[in-house]
Amino acid sequence: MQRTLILLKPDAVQRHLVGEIIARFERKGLRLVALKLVQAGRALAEQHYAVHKGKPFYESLLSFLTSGPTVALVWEGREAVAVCRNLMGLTDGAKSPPGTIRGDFGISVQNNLVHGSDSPENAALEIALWFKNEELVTFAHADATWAG
Ligand code: DAT
Ligand code: MG
Repeated sequence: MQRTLILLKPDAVQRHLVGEIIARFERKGLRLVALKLVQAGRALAEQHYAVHKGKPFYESLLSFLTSGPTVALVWEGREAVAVCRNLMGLTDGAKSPPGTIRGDFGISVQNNLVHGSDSPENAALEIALWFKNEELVTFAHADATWAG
């Protein structure tokens, strides 16, 4: 069963979209493994976006991610990485189709509401960056025989 890290970035929190966005992942059939509200500092943001260091938007991206609280979640499920990326839509909200999170709620490239890991390998690294092992909770799901 795959796991992925999802962040509801500061724009999602400030715009009161936390419940709406979480509901989309939840209703899809993904299972919640961890959830918390985090005020990211510069060091955490730098590590999270290390792959983008040197790009023209890097400093602005770090300012954005540290500008307010972020909701961090771990979801688990079949093909969880791809399933979440599909629910999120494209990076640019203006190009992201209706029905996706970014397509329905965003028009910006930078302030695009959600982060989702782009591979199972990166998911493992990102989960370890945002959560302590004891914050990941495994439990029996009542819908296991129905939702798959
Ligand atoms: P994604 O979040 O869809 O995985 P990414 O990993 O390429 O996209 O980029 C990380 C974040 O950086 C993205 O969510 C928003 C920001 N970003 C990407 N390209 C940008 C650009 N051209 N201008 C401003 N911000 C950008
Ligand atoms: Mg990315």
